[in-house]
Amino acid sequence: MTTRRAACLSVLPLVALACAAETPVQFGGTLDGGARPPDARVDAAAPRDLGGRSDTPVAPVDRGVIAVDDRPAVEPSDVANIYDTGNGSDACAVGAACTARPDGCEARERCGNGLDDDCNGQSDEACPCIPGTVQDCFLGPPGRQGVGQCRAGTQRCQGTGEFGSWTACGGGISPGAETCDNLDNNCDGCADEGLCCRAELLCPGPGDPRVPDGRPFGLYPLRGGMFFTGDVRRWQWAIRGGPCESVLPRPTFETYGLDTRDGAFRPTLSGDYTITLTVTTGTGATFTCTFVVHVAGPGLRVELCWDTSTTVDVDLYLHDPRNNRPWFSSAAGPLDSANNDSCNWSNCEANIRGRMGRVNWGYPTTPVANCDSGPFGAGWRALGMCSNPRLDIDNNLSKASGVPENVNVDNPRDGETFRIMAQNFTGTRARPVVNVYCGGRLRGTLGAAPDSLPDFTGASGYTSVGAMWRVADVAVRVDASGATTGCEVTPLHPPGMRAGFDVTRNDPRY
Ligand SMILES: [Ca+2]
Ligand SMILES: [Ca+2]
Ligand SMILES: [Ca+2]
Ligand SMILES: [Ca+2]
Repeated sequence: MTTRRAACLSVLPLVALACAAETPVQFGGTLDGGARPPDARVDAAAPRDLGGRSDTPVAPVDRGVIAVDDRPAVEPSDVANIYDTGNGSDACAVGAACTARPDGCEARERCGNGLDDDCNGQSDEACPCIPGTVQDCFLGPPGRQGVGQCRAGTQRCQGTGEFGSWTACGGGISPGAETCDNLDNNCDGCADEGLCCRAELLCPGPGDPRVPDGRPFGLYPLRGGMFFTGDVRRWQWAIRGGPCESVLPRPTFETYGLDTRDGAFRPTLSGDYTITLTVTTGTGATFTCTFVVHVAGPGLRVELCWDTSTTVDVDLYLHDPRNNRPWFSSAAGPLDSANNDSCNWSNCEANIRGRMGRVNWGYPTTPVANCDSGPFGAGWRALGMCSNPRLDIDNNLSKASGVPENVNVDNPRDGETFRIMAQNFTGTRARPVVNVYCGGRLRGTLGAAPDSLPDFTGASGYTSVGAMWRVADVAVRVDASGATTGCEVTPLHPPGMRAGFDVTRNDPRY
């Protein structure tokens, strides 16, 4: 692999022009990580000996994958003087000498790592998995995972049998063509290599302090001035949500001022939100940044959404991990039979509506900042703390409608196993989807199309416990500092079965 500086040297007259004008110069060439499936063989080719450096300008259209990688290596001592302006400042410092990382592509796919080992455009294809579980994945050469702008996404195990297969990897950011934005777009470890430009657009990558993690229900500011400081004719923000986006009847986030420099959005769900900023400059040129905002809460967070959430009331329950007693004290309706062996609408919100008082499983309270941005934030602020476990919101059609419902345990204990259940209070048709987040990472998506519950109807909760779906068991891993680091999600099936949804009617069993 040649150094990227070599490409700059060969277009020196263009460099001078670009730096004098202080405008980005883009050659339009996809290097080696564009939209096409990555190919190990291109980058693995040994550089040919071209017989020394050429100072002949290279036409932009000639700059393809091979053109870049075929250039001979140049010793740093050779390049040291090229950009020496005599005063120590180097207008073309961006894109300084940098050796691209190896792609790491292999001949065969490995299972269980979420990587596209064989660089065919699919991660963990043909690998068995447990339906409903979710893993991190990356679409790109394995060696570029977590480098530059590249970011892992997630993939869900799909299927209705004992084993399923992974869906396409979504929600991450793959290597793209290098553009003049002070960011390593093709994720080879070098930013703006070969472009010899001065970036006006400064796009953020993962871990950039300008794009910190968000909190569910917290307002997330989008500040265009942090990314572009030049003359702007038009700002445009676009936001794409997570797995519930296609389930709920309305977006999983509210937006503000998306056509202004300073916009914002408010996510109602955990997960990764993909943000795209498009800037149209005073001269009509357009620049784009795409980045991911990770919205996360600590500990275990279970989120329920369903397609008919404006007309049907479905309730989320999380069982006390210390016992396996029935979900309800009888088969009578939840209004009479809900108990404190689970966290639910009656005992887990800021304002308690049930007869049993607030649920108490022995967890300390956590700072009110963990819960005060939710719909009932004022209630938690009045209490001065967040209880654990707790509900942020009960979508019961009157207090809230068309929104997800969730249960949080900020500080579970290591090794505890939590069972999740959804009860259809209205009793009419609903296709619920449950997302499980552990330490802020999505680890389970259960009930998602095309593997939806075939029939989740039953009696009204006013008369009986009706239709209940035992969703999954979640065994959490917690480190010595108390931080939840992960979990194992085990989808539940009818007793004695290895597949299928455990849905019952008027049966309160655990
Ligand atoms: Ca593959
Ligand atoms: Ca793999
Ligand atoms: Ca790069
Ligand atoms: Ca770049």
